[in-house]
Parts: sequence; structure tokens; C-alpha cells
Amino acid sequence: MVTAQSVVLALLAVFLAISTVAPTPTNTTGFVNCLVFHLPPGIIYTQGSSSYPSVLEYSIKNLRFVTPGTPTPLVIIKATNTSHVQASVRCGARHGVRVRPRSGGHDYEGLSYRSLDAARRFAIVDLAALRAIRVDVRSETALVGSGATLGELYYGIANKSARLGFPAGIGPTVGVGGHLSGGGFGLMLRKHGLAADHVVDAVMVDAEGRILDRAAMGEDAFWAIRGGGGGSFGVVVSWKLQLVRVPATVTVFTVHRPRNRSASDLLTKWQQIAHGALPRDMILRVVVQNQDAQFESLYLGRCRGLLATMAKTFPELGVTRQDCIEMSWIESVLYFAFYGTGKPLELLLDRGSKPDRYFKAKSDFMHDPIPKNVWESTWEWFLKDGAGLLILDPYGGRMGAVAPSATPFPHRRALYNLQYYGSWFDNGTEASEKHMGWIRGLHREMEPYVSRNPRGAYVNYKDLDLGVNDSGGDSGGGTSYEKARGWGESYFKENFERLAMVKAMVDPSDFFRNEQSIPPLP
Ligand SMILES: Cc1cc2nc3c(=O)[nH]c(=O)nc-3n(C[C@H](O)[C@H](O)[C@H](O)COP(=O)(O)OP(=O)(O)OC[C@H]3O[C@@H](n4cnc5c(N)ncnc54)[C@H](O)[C@@H]3O)c2cc1C
Ligand SMILES: *[C@@H]1O[C@H](CO)[C@@H](O)[C@H](O)[C@H]1NC(C)=O
Ligand SMILES: *[C@@H]1O[C@H](CO)[C@@H](O)[C@H](O)[C@H]1NC(C)=O
Ligand SMILES: *[C@@H]1O[C@H](CO)[C@@H](O)[C@H](O)[C@H]1NC(C)=O
Ligand SMILES: *[C@@H]1O[C@H](CO)[C@@H](O)[C@H](O)[C@H]1NC(C)=O
Ligand SMILES: *[C@@H]1O[C@H](CO)[C@@H](O)[C@H](O)[C@H]1NC(C)=O
Ligand SMILES: CC(=O)N[C@H]1CO[C@H](CO)[C@@H](O)[C@@H]1O
Repeated sequence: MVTAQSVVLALLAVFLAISTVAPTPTNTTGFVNCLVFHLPPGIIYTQGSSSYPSVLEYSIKNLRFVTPGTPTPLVIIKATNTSHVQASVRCGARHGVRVRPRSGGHDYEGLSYRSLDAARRFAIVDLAALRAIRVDVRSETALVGSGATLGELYYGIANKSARLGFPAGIGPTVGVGGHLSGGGFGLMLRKHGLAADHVVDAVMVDAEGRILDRAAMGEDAFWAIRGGGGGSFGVVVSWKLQLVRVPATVTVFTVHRPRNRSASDLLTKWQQIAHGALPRDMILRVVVQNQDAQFESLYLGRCRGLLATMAKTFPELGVTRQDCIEMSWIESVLYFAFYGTGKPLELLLDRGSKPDRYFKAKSDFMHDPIPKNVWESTWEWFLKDGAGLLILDPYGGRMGAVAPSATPFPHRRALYNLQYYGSWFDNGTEASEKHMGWIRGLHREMEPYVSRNPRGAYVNYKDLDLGVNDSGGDSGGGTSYEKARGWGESYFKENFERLAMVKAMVDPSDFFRNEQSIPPLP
């Protein structure tokens, strides 16, 4: 029997078949004409524009993607109003040009401004100018444009109240847009969880160019954009954030414990206490580099409380009164951004200009402590030519109290996040192979000790070694679900399928696409 419903389903199937089998062929001229017609002058940069190179590069953070061979965008649109984002998406959909949003340009694989091969043609909608920050002290909320940096956000909050803060990442130049899209964590994660946990509303331009707030996009899409990774669901132009209270005085310390002063013992003990025994008001992270473990801490209270806590949980570390530095929360933000103490807060507003280094990173989630003998043998890695560093960010506290399905970020129960990071300044291929080889080699060696089935990774530390779809060209069919499970389940575990379902609802034609984006569930 032919019901109205089956007719609708049949039509839907035909529509889906058309939209996937016959994508709009790329017409660059048509696209540019469309932009020129719908946008004000002065915000469209084509490859022929004299300022195209500087507009492209000013928010690139990784020199690996500034080579002559890197495929670059056909056009860059520097949006200064949400309506420009809408027009760009609509012109792109009409003329077969995909649009990649760029907020702060910190993507580890550069996917906001480059594609892997020249067949994947695209345009950038750059959101850096959409960076207004409005803090409402009474409701303890902030409205922030995606183009703002974390430094601008922290500064904007502190400018209105010394008792409010926000639990996002450490790097002050990181863009709010990409960061919240992938979860985002920093030094208040044990007290307050992920940055994305504090998003209460958002405004997104979808694949049809519509402006949707939380109510209009629905709870599934709102779930997906808070951690499902940028560049898959739409262009989020602004976020409403619930701020958190911070004490008037916080305490920080940094102590170095070299290999020959029992660093292996301390790392082993650290794995036992950093996650569970320490109070939520305290984070103790470690950076391992050379023959040294650097223990850094933020405590949301005064030195006295910190010392009492350390005496109880980790006396072996030997932290003393002299190690403590008391300061305001916003000063601690500066401190951990490597500017030291006594610097002007305005440094947080510096967005940087040109990329100054090459870098590569990988990540793991640890659910069991690494045995002491493994730490001992790992020191040899740090003597190798091309050695990088390890960053150990402990979880626990609020992080572990949130259900792994509450947001797309599934790694809530980990003991800690392990980041392998290397940066270098030498532009030769030999140097880059040496540094990348070190990171990949240590990552391989750690395999027996890290999360498995699947081996986890953090989407904000994007890593194309996990796999990419090979036929993502603008006329190709897009990423297959099966292939995408490879990296998708590393980043999102059992949340990957729901992300692909949401993708099928909000962007069935896979307009927002990059080499590791979420494909629509078939
Ligand atoms: C120096 C440095 C320090 C870092 N520190 C931390 C840290 O402490 N904690 C942490 O969790 N992470 C950290 N990161 C990782 C960082 O959170 C991610 O790289 C993040 O995705 C960067 O956001 P962005 O806007 O700067 O990047 P972009 O390169 O602009 O974007 C990243 C991805 O999101 C997409 N995207 C960008 N804007 C939007 C938008 N408005 N709507 C939808 N999609 C969008 C892009 O297309 C791209 O796929 C750091 C990175 C660097 C380079
Ligand atoms: C591309 O678009 C332009 C302007 O809309 C149009 O004149 C031209 O015919 C199009 N080219 C193709 C190949 O469709
Ligand atoms: C965008 O433009 C509209 C209408 O011109 C205006 O009302 C709105 O405030 C602008 N928004 C931003 C973020 O500039
Ligand atoms: C807030 O910012 C304004 C403008 O930059 C500045 O003049 C003022 O001193 C700041 N106030 C505080 C409390 O930081
Ligand atoms: C530890 O090693 C460094 C050199 O790496 C050396 O200068 C220092 O004296 C050693 N300390 C101890 C206690 O052995
Ligand atoms: C590396 O940089 C040097 C100095 O800037 C330059 O002369 C050289 O051509 C560069 N080499 C490569 C491979 O880019
Ligand atoms: C290598 C690979 O799996 N490529 C896939 C990318 O996506 C297209 C479309 O779904 C598939 O046909 C390819 O097999």
C-alpha cells in the first residue's frame, strides 16, 4: 500500500541520492561573483589579491602548512557580520565551493586554512573580526564571538570582575571557536570540567545559511557542537558561556625534578595522587623534557592550603613556601602562558602575527599508571636528536563526574591526558622527519600502556596519522562512515555514531567537510 509516509520517504531517498551522487560542480567565477554581489567591498580576498598572502598567514600557527606546495583557499572572506557568514555559505552551496570556518587558526593539522590535496577546493570564512565579548556580571555569563581568543576572553572577564573566570585552555592566542568546538580544557578542569561544559547557548550558521540558536537548532545539534570537533556541523558565530567563580587569591608553583633526583619515582607517585587524592581546587600537571620533570600547579586558594595538601598527599615532591606564588586568577593565566610574573595583562590581547615554528603533536588517554621501569627507560628517548616533550594533564574531580555521553568528549574517566609535542625552527625536510619521527616513535612505544579498543585521542590535538578519507575532493562523494570510524572512534568512542546521526540531520549533503570531519550516518 502506498501511504503518504512512504511517498515522502521515497522522495527523500531520491533527494538524498541526487544530493550525494551529483554534487554541484565547482564554479569559482560564479562563487566570486556571488560574493561580490552579496558582500560589502574590502572583505573578499581572491588568490590574485595583493594582500591574500598576509590575510591567509596572519592566523596560521604552524609553519608546516606555509609551504609553496600547500593547497590554499580559492577565496578568504573576512566576515565582520553574521550576514557575511550566511552569504558565504549560500554562495558556496550554490557554486560548489566548500567553506571552512577559521577562528584562531590553531588547528594542529591546519585544516581551517589548508586542504590535504589540491582537489579539495575550498574557501575560508575567517571569523577573527567577529570577536565581541560582553560580560554580564549579574548573571555571571558572557556572550563571546568565535573569533575572540582565549586571552581576550579571560581579559574581558577580569576587566569586569576579579571574582569571575572561565575554565578553558592555556594558550592565550587559541581561538574560542575551534576550542569550544573540540571541548577545551585547561588548569581549572578538575574543578569545572571542560570549557564546552559551560556553553549555555550558541548561534550557528547552518549549511543552508540559516541562523540558528540553541532552541532553533535543537538539543542534538547543540550537543554535537560542544565537543564534536569544528568544521562538521556549521559555522558557530557566537557562544553564551556560564562563567565560574574564582577566589581573590590563587597560588601557583613550578618545580623541576631532574631524572637523577628521583623523577621516575615522583612520576610514578604522581600518577597515584594527581587524579584522585588531590582536591578539585588543585591541579598538578607535568611537562617531561630533556632529563627533567617539571611539575606545575594552580591551586584555587592560598599558599597555606596548598602546602597542607601537598604535605598530606605528595610530601616526596618537596614543595616549600618559597615555591608558592600568590596572585589573582588573571595573573595566573599570564603566568602559565609563559610570560612570568609582573607583566601587563594586555599581553593577553596579543593575537600574534606570523607563524614562527613547525610543530606536530599526538595524544593518548591513560587509564592505568605507567610502571616505574617504563618511566626509567623512557628517559633515553629524551636524549635522542629531535626529542620533543610530553605534557601530562591529570583529570579527575569534576571531569570524571560528568557522564561520557553528556557531551561528545568521551574521555572523562581517564587518569590523565598525555600529549606528545615537538616544535622546531629548521625548515629542512630532514629536521621535520627527525622531530615527527620522534613523536611517532614514542607514541608507538607507549601503546601497551595507553587506552585501547580504540586507542583514544583528543580531537583538539588533531592528528591526521589516525587516517583521512582519500576521496574528499569537491566533486567526490565525501567521507565514508566506515572509514571515518577509524579516527572518529578514537576521538569520540561510542559518541561517534550519534555525531554521525546529528550530521545526517543538520548537514545531510556533507557541505561542511574536511579531511577528518564527521560524515553523515548512511
Ligand atoms: C599554542 C596552542 C595551545 C593550545 N592549548 C590548548 C589547551 O590548553 N587546551 C586545549 O584543550 N587545547 C589547546 N590547544 C588546541 C586548541 O584547542 C585547538 O587547536 C582548537 O581547535 C583551536 O581553535 P582555533 O579556533 O584557534 O583553530 P582553527 O584552526 O580556527 O579551527 C580549528 C577547527 O575548528 C573549525 N572551526 C573553527 N572555528 C569554527 C567555528 N566558529 N565554528 C565551527 N567550526 C570552527 C575549523 O574549521 C577547524 O577544523 C592549543 C593549541 C595551540 C596551537
Ligand atoms: C559559472 O558561473 C558564471 C556566473 O554565474 C556563469 O556565467 C557561468 O556560465 C558558470 N560556468 C559554468 C561552467 O557553469
Ligand atoms: C550585522 O548587521 C546587522 C544589520 O545590518 C546589525 O543589526 C547587526 O548588529 C550586525 N551584527 C554584528 C555582529 O555586527
Ligand atoms: C578595563 O578595560 C579598559 C579598556 O581597555 C581599561 O581602560 C580599564 O583599565 C580596564 N579595567 C580593569 C579593571 O581592568
Ligand atoms: C644530575 O645531573 C646533572 C647533569 O645532568 C648534574 O649537573 C647534577 O650534578 C646531577 N645531580 C645529582 C644529584 O647527581
Ligand atoms: C630555508 O630557509 C632558508 C633561510 O631562510 C632559505 O634560504 C632556504 O631556501 C629554505 N629552505 C627550504 C627547503 O625551504
Ligand atoms: C579510502 C576510503 O575509504 N575512501 C572512501 C571515502 O569516501 C568515499 C565516499 O563515501 C568512498 O567511496 C571511499 O571509499
